[in-house]
Amino acid sequence: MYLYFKIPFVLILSTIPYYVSSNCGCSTNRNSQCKDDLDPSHKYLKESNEIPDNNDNELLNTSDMVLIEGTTFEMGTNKPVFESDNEGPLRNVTLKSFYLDKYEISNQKFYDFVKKTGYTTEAEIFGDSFLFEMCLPKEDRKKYQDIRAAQAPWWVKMKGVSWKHPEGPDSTIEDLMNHPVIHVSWNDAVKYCEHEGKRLPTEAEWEMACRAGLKQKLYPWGNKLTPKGQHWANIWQGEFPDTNTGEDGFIFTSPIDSFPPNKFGLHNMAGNVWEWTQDNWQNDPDTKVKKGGSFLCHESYCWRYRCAARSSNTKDSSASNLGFRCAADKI
Ligand SMILES: *[C@@H]1O[C@H](CO)[C@@H](O)[C@H](O)[C@H]1NC(C)=O
Ligand SMILES: *[C@@H]1O[C@H](CO)[C@@H](O)[C@H](O)[C@H]1NC(C)=O
Ligand SMILES: [Ca+2]
Ligand SMILES: [Ca+2]
Repeated sequence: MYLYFKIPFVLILSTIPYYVSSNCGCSTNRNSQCKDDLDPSHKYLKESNEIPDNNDNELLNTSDMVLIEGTTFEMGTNKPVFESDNEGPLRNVTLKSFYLDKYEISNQKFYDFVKKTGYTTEAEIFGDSFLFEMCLPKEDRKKYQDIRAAQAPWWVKMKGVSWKHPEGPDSTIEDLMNHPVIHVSWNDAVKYCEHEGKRLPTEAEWEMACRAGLKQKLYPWGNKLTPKGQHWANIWQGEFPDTNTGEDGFIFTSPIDSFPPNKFGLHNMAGNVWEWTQDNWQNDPDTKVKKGGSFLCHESYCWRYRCAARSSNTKDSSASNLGFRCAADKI
């Protein structure tokens, strides 16, 4: 079925340090080696990718956004779970008012954007994206076992996977139009937001929005993961990475409006898909901060569906658990 799926061995090996350095298991970075894999004839040459910068506020439609009033809030934590992620220290940060999308960007919205602009995502240009092995039929998983990174064997870099084919080259988004778009890079996300007269949120904006006025709480709704036995986010239940019981209702992504919103009216800030922010990771302009964790996160391995948690990917990376939402300045 996936006979044409070919991964140069060297590429996988060169990917391993990224996996190792990110104990999240959610990290999927492209690297310079991957670029050797490109067909130079269409490397970034698509005119369709040249969408003009447009800060015209006439583009801005705030009907699916919330206005978050500027204030001072406590960002980060003095009880970091992952010290190397620099989750701390707790500090006061003051922000201006801004708008934030209520939802992660859906496949429907991204589809409309592509239809209007002819935009081609980086995963489509590279010809592949990172896929969680769960998406593969069981018999195919074995086939690829030996060529994957031993430390994070659940990621497969697969040809033909993109936002349009999110679960494998033969899959479609037909039944997922209200699910978050995935396999979009930071660069793709920036282009989408610009087209809407928006921008990516800064990490501080994202975190203030996640906390929704609550002080030093773990999650957007408080400190208890499942208050009154109710699930408030799409994460992983069961044994990672072998058994996802889907107790919260979803094994893969969930619709963007599933689960209760936080006090600011924002859905799925924690879990479902990771969300790109504007900020550089450790001052590296090619690596960007992502927030919120994903449907693959489990407390035992990637307890990153907390507001203070953070992780990163290179800005051309894409994966099946990484999406975004947009922000805008208050007019
Ligand atoms: C603004 O967005 C909403 C919801 O997506 C849509 O129903 C409405 O038609 C949009 N308004 C304009 C002026 O485009
Ligand atoms: C933030 O500012 C408030 C109000 O001035 C103060 O009570 C609080 O201790 C400060 N938090 C930190 C972490 O400095
Ligand atoms: Ca789930
Ligand atoms: Ca999310």
